[in-house]
Amino acid sequence: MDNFQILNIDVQDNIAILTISRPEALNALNSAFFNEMETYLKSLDGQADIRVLIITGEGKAFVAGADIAEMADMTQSEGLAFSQRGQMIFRMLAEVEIPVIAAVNGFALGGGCELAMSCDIRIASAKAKFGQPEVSLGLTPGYAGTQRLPRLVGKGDALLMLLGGDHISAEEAHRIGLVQSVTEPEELMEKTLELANKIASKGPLATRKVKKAVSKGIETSFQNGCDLESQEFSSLFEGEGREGMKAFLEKRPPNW
Ligand code: CO8
Repeated sequence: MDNFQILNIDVQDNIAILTISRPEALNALNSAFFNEMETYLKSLDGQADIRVLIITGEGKAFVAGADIAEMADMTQSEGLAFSQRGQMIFRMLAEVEIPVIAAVNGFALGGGCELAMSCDIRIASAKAKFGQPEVSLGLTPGYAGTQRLPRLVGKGDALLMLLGGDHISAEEAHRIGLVQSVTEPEELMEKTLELANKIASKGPLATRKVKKAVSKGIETSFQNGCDLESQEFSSLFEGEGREGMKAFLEKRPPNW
């Protein structure tokens, strides 16, 4: 990972912190970002010791959107390819096995809001601002914002953001269910690490399987989701689940 220009990866115990670091352009997402992200995500599922991924941004933005300078002169077919590549990589992110937390430190606009929505849980600094301002540029979202936002907050609030193009505060994002909690700006990483450490202390396969059952289940029928849940549940009985239950009965910490 040493040759990354935009992503900084820091591993602390079982937690990886990925910082998007292009502050001079408010961390706008360009092709180099997507290339690095693809490389990193491909490496992640092989790293059994990493149990939680945190994504944050350097400076005053989480991510202020797709790189407008890179997109401005694109043809229709180039725009299509840029959108499809971004969607594919955000889907890879949504589907990494471990839970992913977005620590939203500042602006999360357009592609930045879509990136945060591709994570499993969003914690926001009180300074953060969220928005899908694409219509102000004569565009629509292109990284699945029209699909993930209504699934997270409902159609009415999603269309309010998507059609109005306004920036909303972290508090408002919390009220509509876009973020799960809001912290004082200086406490963002501390609170995010607290949550990440809590998750990392649980059964590492169980947390992966909970994520899978919820993420896949939400995209299928209730019964298919229940069938998947039973498969995931039972798959733990002869391994991690046995150790966790025995540890409880023997009044000792589990040895995952
Ligand atoms: N792309 C490229 N550069 C950017 C972007 C961006 N999205 N956002 C900010 N920058 C640059 C600015 O141009 C500026 O550069 P310079 O110093 O060289 O002039 C630098 O970052 C600092 O920005 P500002 O001076 O504007 O900082 P302010 O604090 O005054 O304002 C804002 C901050 C409000 C965040 C403002 O920068 C802004 O409105 N940015 C654009 C936000 C936006 O519209 N985002 C949506 C982009 S479109 C998108 O994300 C679509 C996703 C799907 C794409 C599908 C592919 C086809």
